[in-house]
Amino acid sequence: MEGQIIKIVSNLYTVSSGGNRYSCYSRGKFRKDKIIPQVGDYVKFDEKECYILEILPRKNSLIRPFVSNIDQGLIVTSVKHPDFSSNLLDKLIVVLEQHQIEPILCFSKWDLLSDLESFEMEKICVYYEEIGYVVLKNTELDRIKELLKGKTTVFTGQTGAGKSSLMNRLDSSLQLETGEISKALGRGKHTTRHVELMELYGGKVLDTPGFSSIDFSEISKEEIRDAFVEFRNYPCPFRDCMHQFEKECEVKKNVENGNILSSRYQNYIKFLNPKR
Ligand SMILES: Nc1nc2c(ncn2[C@@H]2O[C@H](COP(=O)(O)OP(=O)(O)OP(=O)(O)O)[C@@H](O)[C@H]2O)c(=O)[nH]1
Ligand SMILES: [Mg+2]
Ligand SMILES: [Zn+2]
Repeated sequence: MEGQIIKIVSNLYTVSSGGNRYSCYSRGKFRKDKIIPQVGDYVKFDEKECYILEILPRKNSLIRPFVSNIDQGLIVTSVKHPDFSSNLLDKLIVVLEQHQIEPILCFSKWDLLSDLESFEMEKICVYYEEIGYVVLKNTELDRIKELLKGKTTVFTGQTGAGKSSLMNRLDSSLQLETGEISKALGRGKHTTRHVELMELYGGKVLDTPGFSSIDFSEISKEEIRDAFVEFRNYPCPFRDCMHQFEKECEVKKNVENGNILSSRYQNYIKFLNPKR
């Protein structure tokens, strides 16, 4: 039979198949071949002997969190408390784009903004929408449910942004632990620790501990550049332009004239030069 690994606890693998769950062990062979089964893996398994026989080719594979075959990433981004961080949002978009995971931008905590603040925030949202991303608020539950159908979705975003709260509102039976964020530090402590795919609205979702530190060391500069999707709208005379030191750069021109959001370009330069 074929199924998808939805949970791993030490050497016990929970495989979901046709609406049923099977507890399986893995074969010694995997260890010998240095294959480490991941949550998200599609597998062939023997339902009688309860063994995983084979791991099917992966569409993608992440290290942190340790999961595979993710279709889309719902980036929960708080607009306040913790304060909106364009840097973190753009970082998560880069990481998802690098792994061919479709980013969905979900902004939380609008209720904490003043009218003026939400006016400013809306402008930023419109920009991300215009460059091609699905942008929504964490109150738009029906839209979110619709997007989850038939997909494996990772919920990601800063700790305390409201990922687990949102999942609980989508399905109250999940009863995920949520955390009151520490007011003194202005940031939450991680309340989500283990990795499990949960079935939700005809799809599968994964709540991850907030990515607190993302390592760019495994991403090439070209991959970072290509993850800023709107740059492609402004072809430069020099084909492999990094949009940094080059003269006659269309991207830089369009940052200056306001077509490209300046925070996006600034974050791009920061990601290219992580030590500065
Ligand atoms: N005001 C307000 N508070 C929210 C909203 N969404 C979540 N919260 C609160 O924010 C806090 C953190 O929410 P969690 O759901 O635990 O955050 P998380 O993203 O799962 O955090 P980690 O598991 O640590 O990564 C909780 O106290 C929630 O009640 C929102 O839209 N508005
Ligand atoms: Mg959580
Ligand atoms: Zn350029």
